[in-house]
Amino acid sequence: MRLSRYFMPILKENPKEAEIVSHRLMLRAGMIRQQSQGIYSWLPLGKRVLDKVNAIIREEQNRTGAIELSMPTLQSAELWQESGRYDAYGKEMLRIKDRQDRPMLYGPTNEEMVTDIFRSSIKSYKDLPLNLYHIQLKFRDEIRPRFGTMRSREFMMKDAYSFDLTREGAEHSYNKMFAAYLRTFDRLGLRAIPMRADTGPIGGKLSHEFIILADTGESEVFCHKDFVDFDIPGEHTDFDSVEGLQAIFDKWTSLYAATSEMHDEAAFNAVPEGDRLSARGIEVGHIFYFGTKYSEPMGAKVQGPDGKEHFVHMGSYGIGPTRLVPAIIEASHDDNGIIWPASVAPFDIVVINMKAGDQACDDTCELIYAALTKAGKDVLYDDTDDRAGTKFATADLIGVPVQIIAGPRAVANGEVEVKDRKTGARETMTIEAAINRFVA
Ligand code: 5CA
Repeated sequence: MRLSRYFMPILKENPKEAEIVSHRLMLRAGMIRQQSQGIYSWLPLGKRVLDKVNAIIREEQNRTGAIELSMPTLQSAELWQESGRYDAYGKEMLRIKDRQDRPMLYGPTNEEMVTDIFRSSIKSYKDLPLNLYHIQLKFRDEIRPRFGTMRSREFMMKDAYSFDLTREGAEHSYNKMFAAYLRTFDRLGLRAIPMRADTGPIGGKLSHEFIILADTGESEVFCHKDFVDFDIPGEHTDFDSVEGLQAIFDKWTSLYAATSEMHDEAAFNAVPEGDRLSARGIEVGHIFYFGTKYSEPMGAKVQGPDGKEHFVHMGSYGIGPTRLVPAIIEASHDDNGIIWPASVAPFDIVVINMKAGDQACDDTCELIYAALTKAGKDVLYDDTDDRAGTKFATADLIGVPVQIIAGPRAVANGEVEVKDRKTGARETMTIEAAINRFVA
C-alpha cells in the first residue's frame, strides 16, 4: 500500500475526549471515527487490525470443531418472548418497529436465535455435539459507553453456542472453548486469566471471564500471581480428549482468581500474601454453561439413545474483537505510539522514503516494496513528500513492527536502515540483506 494513495487520517493533537491511552492512540492513528455516542466507523488501518484479530479467533474456534455461520443483527421480538428475555432485558435492548408495526430488536446476543436454528433441524443425539458460532455486530444501549470501542453501544462479538445431550458432554464443550480462549489471547500477544464470574442476564451456573490485567480496566480483580507464568495449551492440543481438556481446565482453575462480583475475601486471604495480585482488568471474553435455560422454554430437544426426548444442554461463549483491539494497545504501547504484536499488525513492514523525488531513494524503495510484497508481506510504503521527522513520528504512532528507512546518504552506499519498533534498535545493512531478512 502506498501511503500517498491510502486513507489514514492521522491527528497531530491529542483528542480531548479520549480518557485512556488506547482511545487516544486509535483516534490519533486514524483507526476509528465516532459516528454517534458509542458507535464507531472502523477506518482502513483499524479495519486491518480488526480483520487480523478476527482471523486468529476464527482459526482457534475452527480448531475445536466449532462451525461458523452468520446470523442477522435484527431479530424478531417473538423469539425473545419465548425465552422470557424480551421483558427481562430492560433498557439495554434497542427495540424497533418495522413498517408493519412488528416489534423487532437489534440483537444484544444470540442465544434465542441459535436455539431456533437448532430446533428447526436437529432431532437426534447422533448429530451432537454441535457448536455454532458467528462474528457479528451487536447492540447494547449501555448506560455509560466510554473509552472508545472498549465499551461501545454497537460492538463486534464472536459468539459461539454449544449443544450437548448431557451435562458431562456440555462440560467438555465448555472446556474446549476454555482452552481455545487461552490459545486465542496468547496469539494476540495477551495474557488473559480466566476468573470465576457472575452470569448476569445470560444466566447459568458455571461461568468464567477472561481478564487482561491493565490499570485502565473497568473490573476489579483478585488472583494468584502464578497465573502470569502458566503454560498455554499447544497447537497440537487434542480437543477430542475429555481427560486432556479437563486437565487444562483443572490446572487453570487450581488457584484463586475472581472478579469483584464473585470475590471471596477469606479465600483470597488464604493465598500467601506475596502471591496475591489485586489489580484492575479488562474483560475480553466470557463463557457460560447454562444447561437447559433456553432449550426448555424454546423446546429444543433431541431423541437420546434411550429413545426418549431430552432438552439439550447449552453453553455460550463470547469474545469482543472491537474491545480486544484497544486492550492490545493498552498492553503494548510507549510514549511514541502503538507497538503491535506481529500477529495483528496492520502492516508487517513500513518502508520510509526519506527523500521522495530523489531518484536513488525512489528506486531503492520501489525495489524493496516490490520484493517484500511479492514475498507475501503486508507492506506500507511511505512515498509522501512529508518531512522525515513527520514520517518517523507517523511510523512510530501506527506501530508497524519493522521500519525500513531509505535516506540519500545510506542509499548512495547501497544501504538502508532497519528499525525494530519495539526495541528501537537500528541496524544499517545492504539493500539485499534487508530484503532477505524478511523474505527468508
Ligand atoms: N452470549 C454471551 C456469550 S456469547 C454474551 O453475550 N456474553 S457477554 O455479555 O459477556 O459478552 C461477551 C464479550 O463481548 C465480552 O467479554 C466483551 O469482550 C464483549 N463486550 C460486551 N459488551 C461490550 C461492549 N459494550 N463493548 C465492547 N465489547 C463488549
